[in-house]
Amino acid sequence: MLVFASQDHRAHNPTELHLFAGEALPPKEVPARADVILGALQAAGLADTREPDPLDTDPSATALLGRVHSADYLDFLRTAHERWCALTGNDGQGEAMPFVRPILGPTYTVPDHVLAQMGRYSNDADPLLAGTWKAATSAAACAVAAARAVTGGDADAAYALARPPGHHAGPDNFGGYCYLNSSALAAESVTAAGGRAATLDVDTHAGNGTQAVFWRRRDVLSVSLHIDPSVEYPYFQGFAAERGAGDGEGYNHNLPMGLRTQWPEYEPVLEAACRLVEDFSPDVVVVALGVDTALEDGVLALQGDDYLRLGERLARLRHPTVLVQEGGYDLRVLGKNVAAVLEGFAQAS
Ligand code: OKP
Ligand code: ZN
Repeated sequence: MLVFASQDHRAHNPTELHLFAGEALPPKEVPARADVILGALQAAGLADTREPDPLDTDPSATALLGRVHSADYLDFLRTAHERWCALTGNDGQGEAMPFVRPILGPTYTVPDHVLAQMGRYSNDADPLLAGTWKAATSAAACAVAAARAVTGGDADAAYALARPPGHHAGPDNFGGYCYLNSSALAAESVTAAGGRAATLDVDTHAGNGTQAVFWRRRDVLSVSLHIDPSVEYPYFQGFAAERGAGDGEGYNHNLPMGLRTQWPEYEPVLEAACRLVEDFSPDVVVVALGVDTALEDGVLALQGDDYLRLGERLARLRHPTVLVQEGGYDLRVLGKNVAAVLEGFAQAS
């Protein structure tokens, strides 16, 4: 499998503890995630690894960023940490965490104050670090390079080792560990070349950012299967009734499941999602490949060979495929589960 990976993800290395129910928890979205994945792919002989071209020196790739995210959000994300350091007197090593939030209402004003803007542009507790922009653009670069390899005919499939993940990042928001939507950028690189793309999001959490990016469009089908958002992040989106609007009406599909769903009940939902993708007949499928569906991650309950079966089913879509890494946080099983998906995919291709 063609694998696009960059070392620049290490620039986003949050370490500050966060209180949850009185307990101080360490961050889970950490550089070691990418290390265990790459280690497992190499050990399984699955990784033909390439370094992507940097995103911000390539005008056509920068243009993709501007098609997925708003210009004001991109400016904010690039400069917010520096502005926060100037405001707080921080030496540059600190982690800027949003806390104030606008109140939904008939009107609100977002002043030119970095704390207000951190709240405006996010819905979760995710830190901005000095290296967040560098890491997020490197993840996006991996996804765009993988999409270009597939659309350019260099490969039938390619995998982007994207970190931090991206599928919760919308046109103008970060959240759920996500800052730039790498999967959406991969899909957008297909449509920029005149094709149609389907995103199939198998992460345990709803792909609400991707949904928001393509909400009014029919050249990209968005399909996500995930834990019922009424019990898990992203809470406010990912419900079955959300089907897109305007030109995009009917081109967004959410397939929620209950807590601790195992393969026998997961498989028919995956099948329904795959049928939706097949009916759309896209030029390229972008798989938002979260493996936080693992039992060890505590939300859904896939395990063992389930990931081989998942990879086989994705290959049986029989479309050029870009796989973009999303979630998966238990370092004991993360690498093995990603390797199993790619193994199953390769065997069934
Ligand atoms: C990101 B992705 C639980 C905190 C959960 C948000 C989860 C984000 C998941 N204590 N925070 O979809 O894998
Ligand atoms: Zn997730």
